[in-house]
Amino acid sequence: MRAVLLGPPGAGKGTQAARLADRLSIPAISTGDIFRANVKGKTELGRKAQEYMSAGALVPDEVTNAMVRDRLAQDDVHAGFLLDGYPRNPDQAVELDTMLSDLEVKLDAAIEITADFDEVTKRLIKRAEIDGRDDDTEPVIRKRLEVYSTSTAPLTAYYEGHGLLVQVDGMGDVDDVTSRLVAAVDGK
Ligand code: B4P
Repeated sequence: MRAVLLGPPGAGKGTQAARLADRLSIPAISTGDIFRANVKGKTELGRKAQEYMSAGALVPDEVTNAMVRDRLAQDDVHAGFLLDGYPRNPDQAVELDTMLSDLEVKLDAAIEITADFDEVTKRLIKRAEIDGRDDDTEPVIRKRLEVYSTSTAPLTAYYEGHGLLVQVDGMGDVDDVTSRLVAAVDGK
């Protein structure tokens, strides 16, 4: 299976991508995780990404697209992949279509995990207490939700138009969300 996972910050993309990828024996590729690893490792990519991430903004497309193109060229994605957090705007979605067409493969699904903004804000504030991520403060969360509404939410219509959209309710218990997700992608 080749799929992208959409949804607002805190909807459970990272949480569910790991579970679903494990079940399907394919890699979960999180652009956020790759950026955070680069920030931690103090690489050039990390240096470029950090200021945008800590402000709750998207990292510029040319940086993100090149990183995803490199990742999708690796051997472990032949059997499939779950992209978590990419694409995040329509230009990235078009760029992903080009990458996949160059690789002569197609997406099977765009899975959107839905959750209301009050709930995701609570989850991210709780995560801040545990992980101390500097983009999980209330003002930055507000900014990330704004960026989601203006830049990422239009992807719902984009993938619906391509006949690929699968929507899954992300409210409630983590295990219940996983069950809904597994049922929704079954047969895709
Ligand atoms: P991400 O790492 O993608 O961060 P996120 O949107 O907050 O989602 P995440 O996957 O971490 O959280 P989840 O919902 O699983 O992006 C971070 C930043 O990287 C972006 O702001 C941007 O700057 C940059 N970036 C990433 N991709 C980019 C791109 N394509 N283009 C440009 N920039 C990009 O979980 C959140 C919390 O909720 C967790 O603590 C989890 O335990 C909890 N949770 C999950 N499900 C739950 C449930 N059902 N009930 C209760 N809690 C739950």
